[in-house]
Amino acid sequence: MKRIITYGTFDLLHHGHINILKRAKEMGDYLIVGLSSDEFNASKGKGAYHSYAERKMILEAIKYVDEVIPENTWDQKISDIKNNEVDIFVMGSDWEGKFDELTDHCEVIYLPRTDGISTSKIKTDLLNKR
Ligand code: C2G
Repeated sequence: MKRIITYGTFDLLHHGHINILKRAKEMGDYLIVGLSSDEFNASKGKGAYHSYAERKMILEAIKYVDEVIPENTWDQKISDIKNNEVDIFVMGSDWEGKFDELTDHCEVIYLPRTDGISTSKIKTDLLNKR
């Protein structure tokens, strides 16, 4: 039984998010998502349209996602990996190399991002349509 973890904000959910969740789940049996809290997003300089509770509800309805836990800090990853007995840490390639220190605790895999879509692109495209 392989346990996978990935992290993110997952605001204004789109097919790029679904692609990474699907591919992450295919690497094992149980997928945990560390979902950025509203406070943590603010500290990343990112405001989410949907609240944490809304983003959590949406993620929990996706068939690839088994569990959602809060992400409150940058440095909780090692304890999350230990506490949840995680085998593989997965992130999109925009984070390539950024979490390599986790290789002491589990396998670290960066998957290619889906081209042409992002939460910020949705926001600017909608603004430009007016
Ligand atoms: N993603 C993707 N393709 C896209 C857009 C996003 O594969 N077109 C991936 C990202 O690479 C990331 C995940 O979807 O792995 C979630 O993306 P965001 O919600 O933008 O998450 P982010 O703010 O990067 O949070 O500790 C790390 C974080 O909290 C990362």
